[in-house]
Amino acid sequence: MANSILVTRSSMPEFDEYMDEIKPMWQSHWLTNMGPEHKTLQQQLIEYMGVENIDLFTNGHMSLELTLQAMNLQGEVITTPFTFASTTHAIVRNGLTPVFCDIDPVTMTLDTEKLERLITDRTCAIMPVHVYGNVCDIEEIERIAHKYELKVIYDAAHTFGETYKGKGIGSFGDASCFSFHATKVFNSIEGGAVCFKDKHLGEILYDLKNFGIHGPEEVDAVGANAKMNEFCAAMGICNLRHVDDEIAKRKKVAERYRMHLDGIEGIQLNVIQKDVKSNYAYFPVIFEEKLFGASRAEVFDKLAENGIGARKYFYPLTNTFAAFHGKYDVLETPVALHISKRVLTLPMYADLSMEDVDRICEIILSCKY
Ligand code: T4K
Repeated sequence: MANSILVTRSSMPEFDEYMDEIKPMWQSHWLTNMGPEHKTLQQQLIEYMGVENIDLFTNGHMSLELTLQAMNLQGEVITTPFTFASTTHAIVRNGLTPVFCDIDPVTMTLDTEKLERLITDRTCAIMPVHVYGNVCDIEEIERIAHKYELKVIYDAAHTFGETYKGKGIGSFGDASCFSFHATKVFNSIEGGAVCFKDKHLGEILYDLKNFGIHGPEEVDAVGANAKMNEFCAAMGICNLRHVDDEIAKRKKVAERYRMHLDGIEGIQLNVIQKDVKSNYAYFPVIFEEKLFGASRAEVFDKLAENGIGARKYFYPLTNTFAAFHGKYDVLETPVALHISKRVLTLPMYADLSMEDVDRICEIILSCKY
C-alpha cells in the first residue's frame, strides 16, 4: 500500500498569492543575484526572527559550509552525530575534523557534561545542533567556548521562529544556520540563512555565496554559488505571512499526539523545554522495546502497512556513514547510538487532521503487548 500520510507536507500559500508576488518579475526580468525579493525577505526575517543580521542562501547546507569557510578555521570541530548528514558534511568538506560528542538523553542535543573533555589544542569550534527544535544548553556552551576561545556555530536548521528566554534563537553563538527547505516549518522551497553578530563575518559570507566576488574586478576568496533566487525568496515572503498560523496548527497536532501517547510505558516523548517558544518542527518518539512490547522496527512497519510514512530521523548516526570509511568510533557516543536505534519521527505538519493523529496513535498503541 502506498504511503498516504508522509512524515511531513510542505506548506504553501494560495496559488494566487504566490502569483501576485512573482508577477513583477515579468517586468523586471530580475531573477536572482540578490534582487528585490531577496532584499525584502531578508529585512522581514530580521524583524520576525529578532536578530541583528541575516544573510540568505540557497539552502541550509551551504549556509553551514560557507560559515565555516568564512571563519577560516583549522583543526577539530566538536559536534553531534545525531543529526542530518549536512552538519557533519559541512565540517568535513571544509577540511576540518569532526569530533563527536555524545548527546543528552532528554534534549538529544550535545551533552555539555561530556563536551569539555573532548577539547584539545586542535579544537577551533563547536557546532551544536538544536535537533528537532530542541534548544541546546546555550549557557554552558557559551561558557566553555569563552573559556577555550572557540567559535560556536549553531546548526539551527530546525529552529525557525523559536525564542530562548525571549530572544530570537538566531542571536546565540557566533553564527546560527537555518534551513528553509520544503520540509521545514518555514520554507522558501529551498533556502537557508545565517544569523551572525560580527558584521565583518557577514561581509565575507556575502562574497562567499557569490563565488568570492568582492567587486566587478575583484575576487578575494574561492567562494561558491549559494545565492537564494527570487522565486524562492518570493515563496519565503508568502509563507512568512502565514507562519504564525502554521506554528499554531502544529502545536495542536503535537498536543493531540501527547494526549494519546504521554505516560504510555515504554514511550519517551520529546521534552517540553522551559524558556523556549517552540515551533513544533518534529514529533520524535522513542520506543523502549522491553517496556513497550514492540520495537521501533515493528511500529515503523505497522504504520507503513497502514499508509503512514514515519521516518527514522536521525538513524544512522553520521559517525557510522560508509562515506567516512570507519574513521569514527560509534561507541564513543553511546546515548546517541541508543536513541538513534529507537526513535521514530511521526507525521507532523500544519494540515494534519486530528482524526489522522488519532488513527496514527491507535496503530502505534495496537503494537503494544
Ligand atoms: N542541518 C540539519 C539538522 C538538517 O536537518 C538539515 C536538513 C540541514 C542541516 C540541511 O538543510 P538543507 O540544505 O536541506 O536546507 C529532508 C530534507 O531534505 C532536509 O532539508 C532535512 N534536513 C532532512 C531532515 O529531511 P529527506 O531526504 O528525508 O527528505 P524527503 O525528500 O524524504 O522528504 C521528507 C518528506 O517531506 C516526504 O516524505 C514528503 C515531504 N515533502 C518532501 C519534499 C521534497 C514535501 O511535502 N514536499 C517536498 O517538496 O531530507
